Amino acid sequence: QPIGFLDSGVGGLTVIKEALKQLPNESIVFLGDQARLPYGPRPTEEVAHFVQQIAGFLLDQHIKALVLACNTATAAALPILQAKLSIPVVGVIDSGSQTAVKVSTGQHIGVIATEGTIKSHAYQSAISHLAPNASIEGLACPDFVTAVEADKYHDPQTNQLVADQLQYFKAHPVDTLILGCTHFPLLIDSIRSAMGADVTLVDSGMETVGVVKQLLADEGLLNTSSQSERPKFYTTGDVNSFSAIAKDWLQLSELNVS
Ligand code: DGN
Repeated sequence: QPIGFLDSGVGGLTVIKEALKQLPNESIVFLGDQARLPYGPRPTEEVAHFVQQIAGFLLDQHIKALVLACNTATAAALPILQAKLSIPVVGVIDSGSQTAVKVSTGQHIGVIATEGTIKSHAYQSAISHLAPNASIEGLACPDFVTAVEADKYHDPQTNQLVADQLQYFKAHPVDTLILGCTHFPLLIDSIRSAMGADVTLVDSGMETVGVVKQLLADEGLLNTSSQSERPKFYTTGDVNSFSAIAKDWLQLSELNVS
């Protein structure tokens, strides 16, 4: 049985990339809801509704676990899905928060994410719960998502956009920055150069894969034989533009996309 992953678009591929490394024996099915992207500015109830629809589609593919490879979806719908579904459901926010608290030297933690995630205060609550004295600076960077989806993550203009927006942290210094949107690791080089070498970057999606692996092991659901099928990708948007980004990012020459 495969593991299901969902995102509003290509951002979830950053989680898939790590899953292909850490869970090579698992079959993967992914859906990117590009037709309804971005999720960031949408009301919580609407995002929660979309996520439940997609979960239904993935359940029809007989998934054994569901990963919300999208922070906005996690903030809007994780508890709802955990209550409704009988399979394990994992979001990205707790894993990123736990790692950030662990690696942060001064407990000055920044979060960059969509408007929806920042407004939900999901990171703020998760971090304060783990480290009540931590200071948290949240910054919404919706334009980063647009640049990534437009396949402009290698462009110099995007590098400049990232540098400009992250100027915010010059006035609000942090020692650790959470990439609280799964689209952002595609911009990691620009983010790293804007923040400087002293700031530790935490990729929430990447951290989540370790949590998924542990959970599957605990539940006896980890695939021990190397019988995994090729990952299967679905987009509600344009197959060609999805495939171009997926091939580049995952470094796969052939992809099964529909
Ligand atoms: N990749 C999604 C996230 O992690 O929040 C959201 C992108 C979007 O829909 N704006």
